[in-house]
Amino acid sequence: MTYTLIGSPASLFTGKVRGYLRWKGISFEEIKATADVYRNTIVPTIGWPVIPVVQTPGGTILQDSAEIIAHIETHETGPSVMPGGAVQGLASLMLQLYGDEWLVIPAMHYRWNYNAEWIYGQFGQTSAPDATPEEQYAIGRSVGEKFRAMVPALGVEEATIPGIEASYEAFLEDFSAHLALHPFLFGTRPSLGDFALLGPLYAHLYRDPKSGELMRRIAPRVAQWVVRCHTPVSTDGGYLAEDECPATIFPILKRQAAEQIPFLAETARLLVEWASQSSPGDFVPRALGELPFSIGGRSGRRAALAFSLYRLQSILDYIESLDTPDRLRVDKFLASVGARQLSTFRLPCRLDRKNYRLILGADRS
Ligand SMILES: N[C@@H](CCC(=O)N[C@@H](CS)C(=O)NCC(=O)O)C(=O)O
Repeated sequence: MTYTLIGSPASLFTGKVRGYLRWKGISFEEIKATADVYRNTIVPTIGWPVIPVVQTPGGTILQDSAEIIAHIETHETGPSVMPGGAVQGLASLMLQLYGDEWLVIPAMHYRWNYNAEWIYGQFGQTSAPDATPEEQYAIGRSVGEKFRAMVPALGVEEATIPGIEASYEAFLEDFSAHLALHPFLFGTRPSLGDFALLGPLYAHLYRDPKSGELMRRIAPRVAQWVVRCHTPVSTDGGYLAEDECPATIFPILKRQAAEQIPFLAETARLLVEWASQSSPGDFVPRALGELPFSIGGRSGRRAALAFSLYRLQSILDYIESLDTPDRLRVDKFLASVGARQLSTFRLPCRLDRKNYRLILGADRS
């Protein structure tokens, strides 16, 4: 009984899922997302070209890294990546939001501003494995242009680049300090948060050569953690006792609270406007508009992506689900990382998924 993972060595979210599947000890076969696989499998089943896609042994097709992981956590035995403690569980989900929806900014910046020629060849190798290197480069270039075109919309431009690099390097410094004390975020077992951080930190920021040089030079412990998460050797280990979230993670969460959360609060305002003119079941546009943002002390504008709110919603649902004692501890924790806002934050409507796309949910409470 084997799973199938359709993805690519250069893909951010494939790295997240691959590391998780390996650690979990799931038997799976990885199929490269060639041009044929996109045409004959991904687009007909998912409706649009996106990876990773997972097929379960029962034939269910899953897209979205968080849903893939949630499905496997529910259906397979073995060690869990979901910490049982409320604070660790929340911090893990917050770092998933950070890895998936914010570290993608430095990931795309370093890829396209330092590794573009190399990555064209890589895209070509995945897309057309039997072509010559020259053909692969040409094919990779046409595939890659699509991703490169997303870079300005992410807020990567001349004015913001020094801030993006400063923010990323500060993250590396903080994470290195943490990894001097603990092999993973919450102890000796990786969590969902670890695998979510692995996404940007593996494919773009470790595997892309120029990015990898930087990481190995200024944050060798992070590079070693990437290897531990991507090629795990053991499923032993556990989370720190008494639901401890190490103090060394606080600076990372504080940076998230300062940079990402205000941007998501503004994105939610755009969702209010859109939802007021829409009906339950309507597909939500990928970008709800464009908004100012700040990163590493620089300001710019970037697309306000609806999907980021969907990730935020899973955090808000988690907070809502807690009993009173856990809720009090979590509220205190959020205040101590500068994210008090999340304790009372409400999205204007529910976001759901249908046919692998976001829709406006029925409940508008
Ligand atoms: N939320 C999705 C994001 C997947 C995603 O953005 N995948 C990238 C490759 S790493 C992709 O295929 N992007 C195509 C696109 O966004 O149009 C997940 O977690 O799986």
